[in-house]
Amino acid sequence: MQETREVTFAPGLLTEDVFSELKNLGKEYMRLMSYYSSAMLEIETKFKVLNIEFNGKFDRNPIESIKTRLKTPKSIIEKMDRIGVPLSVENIEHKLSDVAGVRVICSFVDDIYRLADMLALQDDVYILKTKDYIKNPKPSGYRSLHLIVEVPIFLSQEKRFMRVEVQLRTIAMDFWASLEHKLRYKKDIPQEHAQEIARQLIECAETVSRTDQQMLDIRRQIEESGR
Ligand code: 0O2
Repeated sequence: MQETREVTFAPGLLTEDVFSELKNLGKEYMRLMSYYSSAMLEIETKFKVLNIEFNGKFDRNPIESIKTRLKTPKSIIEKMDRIGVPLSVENIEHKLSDVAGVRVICSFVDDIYRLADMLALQDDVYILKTKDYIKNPKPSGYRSLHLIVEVPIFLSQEKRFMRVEVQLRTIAMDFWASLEHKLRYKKDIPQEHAQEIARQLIECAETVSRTDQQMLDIRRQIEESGR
């Protein structure tokens, strides 16, 4: 068992000291991040392989693009603080499920579910949790399919299972989420305008969702007429 250093800090107190404490976790932290990078690579490759196979079968690509990201130290500290867990490398690994993130941008809504099903069928991938924010959008209007998956990585001396958060969404959902995210981080929105802005963002999300449905209907009509 590896020795881990635990760093505690008062809730809400995210000072430079805390950031430097994370740096002090040093090698152990960097090693954990390298495991997460490897796990992201595994998942990314699995989706790329599915895309190639799908293209061969149906003559179109269900995946537009794939993005990967490691949660930043700042974001890790903030989340640990929010859930009230002391900062240690061990806790980062065991208490957080979204340190490694893979975002799969799909062409059509049905591609999202097809890809998620295909991934779930693979015998070295375990789906630990599914959050369907397409069928049940968040109050903000946010839509995506989230999966927490566990995947093995093969190191020189051992096999480790790592968790990765997979977000599947259409181009349109991604367009909305990216812009809404940017707007949300603009802190200077006066309170009296915030509610109206939130209402307009929900309206945009609904428009985007209708457009996605229409594009799917059009694709199906074209497929039908080509038979
Ligand atoms: P970042 O920068 O993307 O990492 P959990 O405790 O993890 O189960 P949590 O954290 O609320 O609960 O998870 P959830 O609801 O599955 O959403 C996590 C991620 O989904 C967020 O990551 C965003 O990427 C995305 N997301 C969720 N809601 C919204 C939203 O209203 N708007 C946008 N634009 N994105 C959203 P992080 O950690 O917030 O940030």
